[in-house]
Amino acid sequence: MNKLLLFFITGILLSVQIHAQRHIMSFNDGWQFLPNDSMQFAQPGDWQNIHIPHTWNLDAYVTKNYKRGRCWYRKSFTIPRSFRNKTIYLRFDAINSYAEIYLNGMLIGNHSGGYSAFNILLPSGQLKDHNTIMILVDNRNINIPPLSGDFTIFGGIYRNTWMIILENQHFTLDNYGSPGIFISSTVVNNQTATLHIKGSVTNKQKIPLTIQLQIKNNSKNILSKYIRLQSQDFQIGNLLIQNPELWSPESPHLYEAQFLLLRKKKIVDQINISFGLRWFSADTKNGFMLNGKPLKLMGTNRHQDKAPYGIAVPVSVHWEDMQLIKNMGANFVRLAHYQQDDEVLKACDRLGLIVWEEIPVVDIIGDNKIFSGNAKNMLTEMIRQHYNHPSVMFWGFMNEAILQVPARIAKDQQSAFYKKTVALANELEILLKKEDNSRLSTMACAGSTLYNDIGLSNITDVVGWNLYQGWYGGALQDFEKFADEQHKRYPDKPIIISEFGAGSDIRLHSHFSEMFDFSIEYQQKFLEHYLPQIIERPYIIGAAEWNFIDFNVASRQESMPRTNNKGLTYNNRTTKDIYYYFQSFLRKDTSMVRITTRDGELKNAVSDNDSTFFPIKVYSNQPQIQININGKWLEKKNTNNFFAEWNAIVHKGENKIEAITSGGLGKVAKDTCSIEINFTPFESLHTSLNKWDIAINVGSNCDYFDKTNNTTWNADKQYTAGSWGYVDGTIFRKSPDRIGTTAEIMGTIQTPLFQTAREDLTTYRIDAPPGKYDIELGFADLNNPPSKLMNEATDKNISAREQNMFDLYINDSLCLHQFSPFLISGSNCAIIKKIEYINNGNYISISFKKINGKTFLNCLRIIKK
Ligand code: GCB
Repeated sequence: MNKLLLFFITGILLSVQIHAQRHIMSFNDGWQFLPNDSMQFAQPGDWQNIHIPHTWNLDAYVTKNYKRGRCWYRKSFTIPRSFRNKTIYLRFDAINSYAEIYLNGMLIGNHSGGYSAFNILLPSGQLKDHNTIMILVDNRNINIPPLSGDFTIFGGIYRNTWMIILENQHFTLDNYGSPGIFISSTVVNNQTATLHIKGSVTNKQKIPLTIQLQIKNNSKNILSKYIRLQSQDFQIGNLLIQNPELWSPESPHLYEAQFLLLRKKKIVDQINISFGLRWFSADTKNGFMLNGKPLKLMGTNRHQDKAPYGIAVPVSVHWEDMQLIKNMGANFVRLAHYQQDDEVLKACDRLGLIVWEEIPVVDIIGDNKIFSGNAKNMLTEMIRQHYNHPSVMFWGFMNEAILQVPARIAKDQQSAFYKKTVALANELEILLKKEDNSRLSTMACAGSTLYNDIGLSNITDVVGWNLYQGWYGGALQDFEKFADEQHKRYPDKPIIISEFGAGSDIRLHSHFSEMFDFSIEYQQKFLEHYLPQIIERPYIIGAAEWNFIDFNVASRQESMPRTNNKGLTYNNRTTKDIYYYFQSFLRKDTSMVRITTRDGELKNAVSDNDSTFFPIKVYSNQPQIQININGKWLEKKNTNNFFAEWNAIVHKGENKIEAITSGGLGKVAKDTCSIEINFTPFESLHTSLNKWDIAINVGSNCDYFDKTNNTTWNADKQYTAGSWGYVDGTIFRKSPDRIGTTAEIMGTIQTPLFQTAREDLTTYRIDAPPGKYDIELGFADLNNPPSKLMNEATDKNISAREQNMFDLYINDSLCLHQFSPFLISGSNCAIIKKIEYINNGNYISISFKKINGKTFLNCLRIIKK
């Protein structure tokens, strides 16, 4: 929708009189919000003054049980007398998820679906000088897609609202929230493009009207046309544009079409629409072709939330995100899993990002006509609202649509349910093609051949696969195996890897990273494996990493509860180091270099000297890199897969690093940074330090950085004489291929520290000279079902096995007798025991004597005072 205020008179318009304009005014201010639906009991003070965009779900940042329910919004407004004979609409850019709109107490419309815009006519008979609009908003999603999904359903009027005042003859606003005019083009070569336009006007009085169309290129008129309207619908065909300037990611050229609606010679309405000229196709031999040239689609997925706004973000966030994605070198973005603000599409048009947009039929379909009706309505809205954006080349309509079937549908009904899912997919595909056969249809399937077996993966022009081999299970190499098998099975079906990604937490770092440890390093390892595999395979026409940002999922636990941390940026949009791998991989236009040690303010090394070897990695798109550490140049290294690594000598404390590129065609690129390295004593017995502090992330391969206490918790290690470490026991694994648990840990914000543990251990030993020590022991029983609440801890029915119980000794003193963290505070709840200890010998041995179940320890800190 073109939110232009038409106060401008271009030269050509001088021959016509301006009679009236379409007024589009922000309607965001002066709202009140009632956080429940009991309006009849509401006291005046219950209504909160708010500004739109608004969501009531900032609770999703702190609890998985965020509010899903019904709330009211209201606003009073006046309509000047001079506007009372006009047509007035309210436009809502999105309300999540269902809205009922009342004007002066009368229901005037409703809308289902939280991600599309809609217009509501204010009936002139109901309008007074002073009016009240009331909106009941419901985010329970009853029969509204998505029924489930890995993102928070933030309720509220979370995108902008507008009042639109029109003459009674105007380009129609009653067309699924669309601009009412659709521009398509046939372009098959660089010489000519043909435009086809269709649209409709609202003209109840059937007054003779004319449309004046002007096509502009760089503000110059290149084509003008008058069309006398015969009916409310109009079509303008075969408009030729010679030597079109094509739209592409490198050169996202836009034309503008200006539509004036004339009553006699008076302008009664105007719409300006930007459009682009390009053609594209996809097949497994050539891949994706844009304007006759192959173009591998490389990019990312984009969710829309940003703390502290939830999804009620200012429009600038949309532009900022798209600009960051573009700067990363991407040419492709999947707007997952729902239609996004028109500003996102505008940004993609202007910046040159090819778009896959989709509707939120995610995880499972609803088994009734209301659900499928809503899905169809959303698809129509999406296509019509965003039809004119040249950046859009793919429409999607399902994501992992059978994922929840095993969990939610009885076994004997599952195959019937699969059939219904396929039937709905076929209906959506037919509708999509009827609405727009110039775009490619697509859907995203999860990495299972069930999607093939039930016939879902073969419906759309292009199939998307969300693949996480090496994260949720399997090995990294299983990714290419799966993709190749798919290609073998359907040799003519182009594939997009619609998702691939791994989580990372700025607090976790590992020199021995492994699957599902949430270390910054494993996310890098994962993506450094996937990108080259994707590039090598022509049948994979494109790929979108999951996800551009760390995004809010109230129900997610893992290392950062409430967050899916697979972002290339943190939620505040600070880039992670991995962003620069993409940038190095994708950007060919300029030299890039980035020292990848920015994530985490502190680093850690275990050493008794003042300097030690430490891995330094640099991302770059240039063939050679040289680095300088603390003033000393190290040997040049060739990059391989866009990075080079050194095992460099670093000092305790601050280290200055510089990296420069050499070779290649581009200019020399340079990067500098400082990293702070904390040294933990290795020889705890013989260290020259009088006072020391050894904090250990027991049972983990990761260093954990606690910014709140400025503490570095070391990855665990085996005991050797004179040093510290575990003597026996095993790493706790909730499932065999994942370290630790992903369950939320209560009673701490140091979640990762307690999500890993060593169990079945008898001894943890620290060789340490005589003296005074503070010993801190951290426990969380990870063995019991996470659903157990704290108050269930005393439940007498808990089996003996569940009651992990042990005595704990420090050297020969019994410190914790019949100790069962589970019986004290339930499962997955942090307990810290602090003990002051005077050591008279040369070691501190923490020994565990099992009483029931298993012995365990999650973290340990020893401070020599
Ligand atoms: C998927 C889903 C997406 C999730 C993602 C994940 O396959 O499509 O919604 O967020 O996996 O991170 O698990």
